[in-house]
Amino acid sequence: MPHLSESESPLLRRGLGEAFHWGTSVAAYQIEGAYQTDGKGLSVWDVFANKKGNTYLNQNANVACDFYHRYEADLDLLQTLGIADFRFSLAWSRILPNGTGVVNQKGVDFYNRLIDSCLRRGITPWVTLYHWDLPHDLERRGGWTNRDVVGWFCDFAEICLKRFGDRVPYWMVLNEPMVFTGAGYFLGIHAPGRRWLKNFIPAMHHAALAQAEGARVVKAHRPQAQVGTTFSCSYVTPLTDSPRDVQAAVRVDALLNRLYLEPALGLGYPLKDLPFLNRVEKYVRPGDESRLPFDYDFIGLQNYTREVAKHSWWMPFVNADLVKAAKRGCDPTLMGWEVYPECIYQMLRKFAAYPQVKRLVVTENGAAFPDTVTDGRVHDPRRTQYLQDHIAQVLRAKAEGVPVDGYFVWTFLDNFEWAEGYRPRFGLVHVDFETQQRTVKDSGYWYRDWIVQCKAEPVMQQKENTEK
Ligand code: IFM
Repeated sequence: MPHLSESESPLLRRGLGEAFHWGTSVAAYQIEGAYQTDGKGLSVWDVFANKKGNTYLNQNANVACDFYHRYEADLDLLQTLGIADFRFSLAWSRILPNGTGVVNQKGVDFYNRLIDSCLRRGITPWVTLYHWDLPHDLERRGGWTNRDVVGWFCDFAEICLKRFGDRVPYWMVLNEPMVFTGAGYFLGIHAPGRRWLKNFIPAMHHAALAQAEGARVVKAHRPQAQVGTTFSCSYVTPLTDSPRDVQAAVRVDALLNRLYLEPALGLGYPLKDLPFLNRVEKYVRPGDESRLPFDYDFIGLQNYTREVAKHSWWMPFVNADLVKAAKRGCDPTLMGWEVYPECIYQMLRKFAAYPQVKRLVVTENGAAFPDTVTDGRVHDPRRTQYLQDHIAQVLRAKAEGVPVDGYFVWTFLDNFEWAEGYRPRFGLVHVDFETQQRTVKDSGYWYRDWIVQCKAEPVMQQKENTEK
């Protein structure tokens, strides 16, 4: 597995220059806090995380990083680190407290200030319309299982485009639909905590429809905007070469990597490999098939690890189980995930193999380790190594012709990691959640230096050329 050695890195960087986007990603619920400030309505996550027993140590993001009040100083920090692309999401219930109807002007003002503050600093905003925080009032009306959610979401998208579209060049419709429907509507471990196929299947179909319809809204209002959407993905390998394990890996791959991507590309749901999905027929209406695809300008790929699959009679619907990294002798991250850098290369190759995919951006990649502040510094060599190794694999794919032109670290600030609470720290910047003190980690400084070197590359080449 290639490491980014001193001698190799200039070769990998060559020609990247300004054309490659080096950024970092965050999400509204995970950082903003201010959960009831200035007219914001409750989201499903506000309700879920404030109910006992749903999250690690019953933690919630009522305050989180208090980004709502501290965004100016945080953007200063981002600027100091030379990170010129910033991906963040809009909290639906900050803009529409009840999900539909009356717009909360103070919420709109906040995002206007945030976008303008980015632009003033030369930071390009990349906006995700939906990163899992459905307004609670809409969940009371059925949430993602109610087909009306497609219209509610399009109305919300239209409001956002009208208010912010003039200044935001990159839009992503949904963040990881597989995760918010799988964890929130099948497993019940994320908000809104609903379970089983009766909830998952309609939620899945409505999220897939909303994704494409939302993209159409963005393009209708800003034809010049770059419109994408983001998919979680994991490189899936079988535990053994036995045909049963190999088939189990095919099913897990279909579930984790193809379920939302393929309908978005016009290929329909992967029914052949996942026959239980046939239940979707009940929710499909005439014309839906042609509404599911959209010609996305880019696909956001979000990858952290690989999964090893084995056959299992006990696991309903997929007859497959995942073998935990710790059981395989790996030294996992705080999320229990194996560090396997080649996974991102494999997934980029896999996504790029679809002829419909024009352009890829790694909209999330990163790792959680137990960081501590010592004498004002955070030494996090494992994260730096993780980032180096994964970036090397991204550039390897690029060198082989994969059309990837951006990489965003998850994440800028340590933040609220959903059901895992504040324990897993993914940030380039450490946050002390008692004092809100920020401390740039060594990996943050490494990323800063890496970006500087990449940007300098074409200048150096030009110089060489003129000297010749
Ligand atoms: O924190 C999450 C993010 O919200 C979505 N993608 C994965 C990250 C790490 O688990």
